[in-house]
Amino acid sequence: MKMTMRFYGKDYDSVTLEQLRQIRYVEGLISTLYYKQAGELWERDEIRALKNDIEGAGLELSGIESVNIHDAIKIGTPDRDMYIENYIKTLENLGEEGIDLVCYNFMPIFDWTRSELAKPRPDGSTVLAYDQSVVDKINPDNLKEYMDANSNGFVMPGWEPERLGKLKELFEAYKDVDAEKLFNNLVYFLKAIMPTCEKYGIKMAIHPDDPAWSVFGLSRIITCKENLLRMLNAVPSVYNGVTFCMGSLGSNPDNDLVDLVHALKGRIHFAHIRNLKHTAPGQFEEACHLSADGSFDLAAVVKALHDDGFDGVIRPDHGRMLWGEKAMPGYGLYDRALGAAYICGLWEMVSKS
Ligand code: DNO
Repeated sequence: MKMTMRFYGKDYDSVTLEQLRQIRYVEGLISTLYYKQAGELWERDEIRALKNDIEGAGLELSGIESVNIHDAIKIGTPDRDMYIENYIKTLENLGEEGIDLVCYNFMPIFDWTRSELAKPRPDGSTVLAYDQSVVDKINPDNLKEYMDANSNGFVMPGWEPERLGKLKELFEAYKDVDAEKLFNNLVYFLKAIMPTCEKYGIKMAIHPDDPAWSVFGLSRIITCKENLLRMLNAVPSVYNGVTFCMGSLGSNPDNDLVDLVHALKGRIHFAHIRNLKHTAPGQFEEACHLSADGSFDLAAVVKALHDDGFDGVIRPDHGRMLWGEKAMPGYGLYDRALGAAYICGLWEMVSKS
């Protein structure tokens, strides 16, 4: 396994490359061209500039999170083929630059959703939290303002203002997109890009829906074992794989994380390891990585990955905000660095026993 950290690029992240390179546990960074809109072509020189920044700091660019998918592809509008063409060209440019891992998601309109971005804990740290009863009362039209007001001045991944400025039109465009249609549109997309992925050895790793159920009446399909296997079997190439995001899949306590690791064996290309605490049905708050702090057994998940011969990329996921740090919610330096150290400790122990 290769331990990495997510990095939004030097113009966007509060965490610097100099800080990241000192986390001895981390070998590479997962990054993106954060300024790119879904559907836009990524040019080779832009990708190379990102690589140069990261390599200049003694690290490697270990993969991309995310190359976002244009809504036309998810909705299946007549212009989707043009956006798929652009996606393929972006993959070719990434492949030419030696990138072999791409994380993406297929959630309609919104990416991950939380009802609280800085919930105080008794020790003074803050965490992200989700409460379905609060979300049920939010008018999605106001959600962008809510996120903006609570995100410490950072643009949150998946909450890019340009797209979310058109929420009404987007909801209208998705109104006939039920789960079956969304699934078929995903398969159509995957079949179109697979030859390019196979040519360049690019592993696509779909990110599960977070939380793992429908929100605001929009369909969500990457939510559970059955749906994940259906998607993998529909496009059986090994390059059609999964980001095993514990926090997203584990948001639904019915998902057995260890069982899922085994079920997805060989198709997990990227793992997001984190913990959260279920507080009531449809309600959870994020926790520190330590198993005892939340509802998940991280040792069991790391062991399952190890036992299955996982040799992909891992990163710690959302951390608490600690020690007065001001960063994008979930993406401060300190708690994620602690998480990387903890996961490496679990991995070393399981490898030697
Ligand atoms: C949030 C992230 C997501 C994820 C995308 C992948 O913290 O887990 O924004 O990167 O869903 O496309």
